[in-house]
Amino acid sequence: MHFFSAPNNYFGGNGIVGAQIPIGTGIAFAEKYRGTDNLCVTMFGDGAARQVALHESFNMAMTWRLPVLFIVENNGYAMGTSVQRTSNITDLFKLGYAYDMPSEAVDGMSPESVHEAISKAAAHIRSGAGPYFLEIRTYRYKGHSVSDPAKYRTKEEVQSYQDRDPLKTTEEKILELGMASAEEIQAIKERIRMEIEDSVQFAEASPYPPASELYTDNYTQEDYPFIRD
Ligand SMILES: Cc1ncc(C[n+]2csc(CCOP(=O)(O)OP(=O)(O)O)c2C)c(N)n1
Ligand SMILES: [Mg+2]
Repeated sequence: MHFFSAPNNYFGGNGIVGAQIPIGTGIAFAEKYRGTDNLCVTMFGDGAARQVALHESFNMAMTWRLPVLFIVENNGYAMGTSVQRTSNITDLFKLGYAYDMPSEAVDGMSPESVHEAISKAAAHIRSGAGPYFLEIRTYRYKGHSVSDPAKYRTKEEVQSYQDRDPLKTTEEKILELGMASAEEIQAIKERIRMEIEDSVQFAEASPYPPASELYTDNYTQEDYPFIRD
């Protein structure tokens, strides 16, 4: 959630559900103001689609024709609460219609469909026509967190998505088309496993930052003089 890399133009997640939507809209405003060809991809979960910040952002983005691609990753649940239980509109892409924003649903279990939809939306945005909204329909196999036993759904429902797992189907397609051999795929997996293992070891071997670091880059440092290392 707290990954952030300014040099890679990656502005991270947000602990406040939906709070990244106006931030992404603001980044798009900055790009337009500076006259660049960049667009800001602003992603959020279905839980965030019920936040009022989405509506304010959609309205401003359309009014000012901002270069922003809004993507809702609709995995059917916000923590343990289904979209059906909390949203009158379950085809979430239709929320964009209220603002005359081009809006579509995409099969998130198909990498080709996601690629095509994003390419089309990006071309539209780069033409200067303003924002685009994609509802990418996907699923979450595990609970929202380790404390979520996911009892609100059936094993069959989970299985129906796992059968179409895009990692699995893409690997099958690569082999079928002869784009890589099973050994080459295995070598890639091994390389990634090593990279993750190295990262974990680096993190575990790194010293904890001092408590005073909590207030670096905060606006309120002088409000907390009692905090010491
Ligand atoms: C404003 C706000 N309200 C409530 C929470 C608690 N909360 C954390 S995640 C979450 C659900 C988010 O749903 P979704 O975006 O669909 O994420 P998913 O459960 O699919 O990972 C909630 C309500 C929060 N972090 N921020
Ligand atoms: Mg969700």
